[in-house]
Amino acid sequence: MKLIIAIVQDEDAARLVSNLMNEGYSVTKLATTGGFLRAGNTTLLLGVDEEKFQGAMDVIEKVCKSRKQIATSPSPVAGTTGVYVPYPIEVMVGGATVFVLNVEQFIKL
Ligand code: 2BA
Repeated sequence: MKLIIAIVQDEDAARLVSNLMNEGYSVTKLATTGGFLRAGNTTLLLGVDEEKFQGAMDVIEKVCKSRKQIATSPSPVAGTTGVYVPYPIEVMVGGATVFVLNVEQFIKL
């Protein structure tokens, strides 16, 4: 069994969860925050058997599209004032950041 940890954009999350559930996957959805943009994103946990792993990855790839976005990022602290000055930057968002872990044990009590 594998554990898929997929960090996706909030706007893709609802459709991704629906698609995965329709295909018979169990999903846990966590509300998370990206460290760089400090904006909300969604982290999904999926425990999948080996034979269903690629199917899950295919659904994630199909639903989560990359796109450019103008975001406001905090600049370094200005001088010694301790004040963060926001400035606009263009970043690629969407797609999915996926970690795949081997599951040592899967226990339901
Ligand atoms: P954030 O950390 O908010 O990053 C959002 C997007 O900003 C990133 O998209 C990337 O395009 C850009 N970005 C991040 N750090 C940057 C930097 N130092 N300079 C310039 N641009 C930067 P993704 O790479 O697709 O990441 C989306 C979200 O996935 C991240 O949100 C973070 O929550 C998570 N993530 C990505 N890589 C990770 C990792 N190695 N470990 C843990 N979480 C990760």
